[in-house]
Amino acid sequence: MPTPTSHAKLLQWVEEIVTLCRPDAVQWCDGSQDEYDQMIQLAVAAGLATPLDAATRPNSYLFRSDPSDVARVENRTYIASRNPEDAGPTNNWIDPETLKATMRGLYAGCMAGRTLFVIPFSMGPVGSPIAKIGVEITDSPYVVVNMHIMTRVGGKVLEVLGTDGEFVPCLHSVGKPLAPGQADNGVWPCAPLDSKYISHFPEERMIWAYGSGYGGNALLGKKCLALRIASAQARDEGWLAEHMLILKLTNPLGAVRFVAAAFPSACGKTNLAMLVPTIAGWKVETVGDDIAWMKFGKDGQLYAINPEAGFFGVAPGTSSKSNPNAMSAIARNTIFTNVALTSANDIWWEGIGYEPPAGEVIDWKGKSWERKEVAAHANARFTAPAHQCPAIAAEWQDPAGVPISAILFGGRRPGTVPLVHQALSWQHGVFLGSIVGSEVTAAALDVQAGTVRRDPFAMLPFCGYNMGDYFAHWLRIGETAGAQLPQIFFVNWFRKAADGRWLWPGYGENSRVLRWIFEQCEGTGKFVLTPLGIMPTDDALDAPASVSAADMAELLKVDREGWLAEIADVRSRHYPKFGDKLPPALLQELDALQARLSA
Ligand code: O2Y
Ligand code: MN
Repeated sequence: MPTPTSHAKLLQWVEEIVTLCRPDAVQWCDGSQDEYDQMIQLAVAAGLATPLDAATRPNSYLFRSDPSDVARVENRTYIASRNPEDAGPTNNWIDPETLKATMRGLYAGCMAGRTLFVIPFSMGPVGSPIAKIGVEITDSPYVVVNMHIMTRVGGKVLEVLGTDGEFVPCLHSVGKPLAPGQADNGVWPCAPLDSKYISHFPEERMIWAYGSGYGGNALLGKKCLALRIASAQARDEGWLAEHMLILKLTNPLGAVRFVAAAFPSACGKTNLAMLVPTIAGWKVETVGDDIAWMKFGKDGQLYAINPEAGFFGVAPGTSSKSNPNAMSAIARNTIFTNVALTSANDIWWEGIGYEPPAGEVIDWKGKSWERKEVAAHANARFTAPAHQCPAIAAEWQDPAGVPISAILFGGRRPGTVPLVHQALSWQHGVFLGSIVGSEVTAAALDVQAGTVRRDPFAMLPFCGYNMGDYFAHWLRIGETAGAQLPQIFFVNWFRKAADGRWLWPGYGENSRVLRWIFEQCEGTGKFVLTPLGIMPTDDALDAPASVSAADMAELLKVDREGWLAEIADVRSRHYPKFGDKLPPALLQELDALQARLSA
């Protein structure tokens, strides 16, 4: 088959990798349904995919990964910049040349017995001025089918790339060559943990991954390109690549506002992006559930695109109650990874909202489930096309993006942080983003239960450069001439009473908070000025029946003691991590907050 491009740099790179990895065959991917079906057949034949019942879950498949390969591996994720300071204290740094030498050794001959697939893909609508092109080389059919769903793959991308367009080379191997006559035979191919590498070369805009076939380690368009490499590009080009959902909010009169929101992993981003409001006449629609790329338009507003084309959502806990739109999105054409399999050849997981059906259930490890441990892995996933979500917004593929009116930050904070407050300025909002974190519930090896694990802007695992420089970049964005900046808010759905009860029901009731945010953007919200910033008046949210007036007052209280402790924690444990890269403006905001609370 002739190569489908005459892009010299791309052809040269593919040739170089073929020489290094020595695959049995090379296949250029075109993104077609035939190709998808062919990859699935390969995976089924290798014993790696199980077709689900075609009547209940058409064109859907279950994969089970190796127990050692079930999530992103942060301690094997590297930012290889020439100067360690450019990676910063919160990233794993390695010298790029040393890393390349190690990885070339691993890549040598690593694709023997396998086919090398070349996947040209676009992050964002093909041809959008905000989109970027990547090319992933992989030896995994599982990666090919997931990339089909999560990105835009194929000939149109090569057309836009032309003969000399820019692309991010993304090299991936599962790290398991096959001897002649050997096959995977139902064993998920991957390499041992200490030879897994998820490596980023931000200065060269290049990604090399080895040894894992799973999720964020292997689908290189997502966390690797769209966040780690794109954040470095965004810094250099004056835009924002963020770990944010994008939602469209419509009021009963039909007025529309778009909102972006950053929460650390496992705070319900997908649920918020697909929320079903409990308040009459309001509508939430989904633009994206995980990543937002935001650039200034000519009118000075920030326009956001969702660079992805699908959802790679956490399965456990997803139910018709927590997220009916996600449940509809996964009704067909979906890949499930590490969920349980019922005797009717359907999927099941903890928190799906119904009991496991009678009959044998096969757990995520492929064993008959004894109902002692979980049936689905806690990080089991579904990969589903975004267009299958009933709440998908009409604008989700608009190449110009959607204008962002509000940016939300939040985390899991049982105490101190109120249900919602609004920043007094962009700089104050950047301060709020910089202190985002979630409380550690069970004692982890490195942190005591009850302490806050900070995850500034929910970007700690995903920023491709020094986090102190990242804060400075956000502050600079606020100084852009003619900028019409979004309002910034801090929300907390996870407040608890002293007796451990949830104070706020969350889910659809979060629409009450979204309504106030909408009103604040329109200038019609009822608010009070507090030491924390701008907050709703007692009656502004119209509390749901299940929340008493006393609980509402607690949710909107300014907890002076709690915040003074928070400030002390930020001052002594959090900000010092960034050394002299910490922008003085953030310390000024910390001091100003302390002064307002002490007045
Ligand atoms: O564990 C993985 O490989 C996936 S992590 C992930 C997937 C989808 C959206 N967000 C995340 C995350 O960790 O933030
Ligand atoms: Mn995420």
